[in-house]
Amino acid sequence: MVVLQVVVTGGAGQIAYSLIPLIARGLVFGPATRVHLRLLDIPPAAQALEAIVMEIQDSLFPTALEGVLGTTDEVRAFEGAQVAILLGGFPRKPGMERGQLMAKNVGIMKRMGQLLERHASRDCKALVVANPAATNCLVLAANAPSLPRKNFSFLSRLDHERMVGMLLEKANSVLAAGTASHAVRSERLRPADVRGLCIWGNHSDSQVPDASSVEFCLNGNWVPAQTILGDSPWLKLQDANAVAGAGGGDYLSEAVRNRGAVILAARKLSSAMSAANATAAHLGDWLCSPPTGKTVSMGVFSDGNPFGVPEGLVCSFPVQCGDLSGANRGGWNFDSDFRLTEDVSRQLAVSVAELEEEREMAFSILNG
Ligand code: NAX
Repeated sequence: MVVLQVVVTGGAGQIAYSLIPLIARGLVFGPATRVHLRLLDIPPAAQALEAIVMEIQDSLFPTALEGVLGTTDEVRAFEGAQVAILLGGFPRKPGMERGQLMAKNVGIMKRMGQLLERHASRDCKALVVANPAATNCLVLAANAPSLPRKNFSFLSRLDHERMVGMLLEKANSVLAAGTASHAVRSERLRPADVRGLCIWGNHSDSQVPDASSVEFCLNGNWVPAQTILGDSPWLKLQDANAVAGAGGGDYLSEAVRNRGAVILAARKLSSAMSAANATAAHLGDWLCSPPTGKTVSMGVFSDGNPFGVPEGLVCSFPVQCGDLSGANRGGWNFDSDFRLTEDVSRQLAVSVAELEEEREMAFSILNG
């Protein structure tokens, strides 16, 4: 029996708390894959880790979990790891400068990269969730140079799922009101009935939530979003620096960019359940699905790809995932059919400039 070795850093944090049951129920790596889970956290969280291991034991998860290790020993956590889920990081404190936050987190990612390089499987796949996710991913990979660059990714899927959810909410309310031009449908649209969207760029306010080619599957046929929504300005891409900050939803792109802040303000905690679900979806599509032709947003290395982003930057793109059978486990490709509109191109350039700035800041911190 094959057992997949999975390390989760930040194992005592709130996203991990929602992610562990998804892994343990076989909803991330598939019901046929047994998982040995290593939960890593820092010494002040050791007791919390112990409690989480007790809770896992008490949850009587059926079969997907082969074993669990809750540890503050980094080497034990990373030894032979085949999948690394990097949630662990330093949260922003009041009054903290961006540079100070970056300094804390790139230091952590440098260490995680060294652990991957020295102790993980040579084909380990790494997903960075911890912020600043794109730059963290770059630093991680730079410190694990013997692992293929295609094995590194960061999570932009939560923003992608937020956009799908908002499109569905809007389209279903139009359909329910019966005001769409040629649209008559009794059933609600589901997530699989939406395609053609992408989150481009950095994982920050400069991200580009692109709905310019969105289609809905209506009565079995793919139709442009406008068939249901009309020529609504809501779909139009707003400039990132024009975001009002209220998250009120005059524009879809504004609402997607502000969603995290709106949830934080209401819950007094950042998104965790939805972040765990997006992490599960990202890993499931990347590592466990047969090729479906579905396009998803994923932060990956640019290789001078079809979209003109400079080679060597880590950036969110539209990608299609391959399969996990045999040697091809974890393949993905850019969706080169995706067309950049002028607006998206212009805003992506702004986000790419920010990524370049962050890269410079990160490496000047690391090089002392
Ligand atoms: P929490 O603060 O609940 O958990 C973080 C955990 O990391 C803590 O238990 C902490 O002790 C641990 N940690 C700190 N340094 C560590 C180290 N060197 N080694 C191992 N563990 C370490 O945060 P949570 O809400 O779980 O969020 C985790 C990260 O995800 C944060 O950086 C957050 O900003 C980021 N997010 C990224 C998202 C994305 O879409 N990419 C969305 C959700 C989330 O905000």
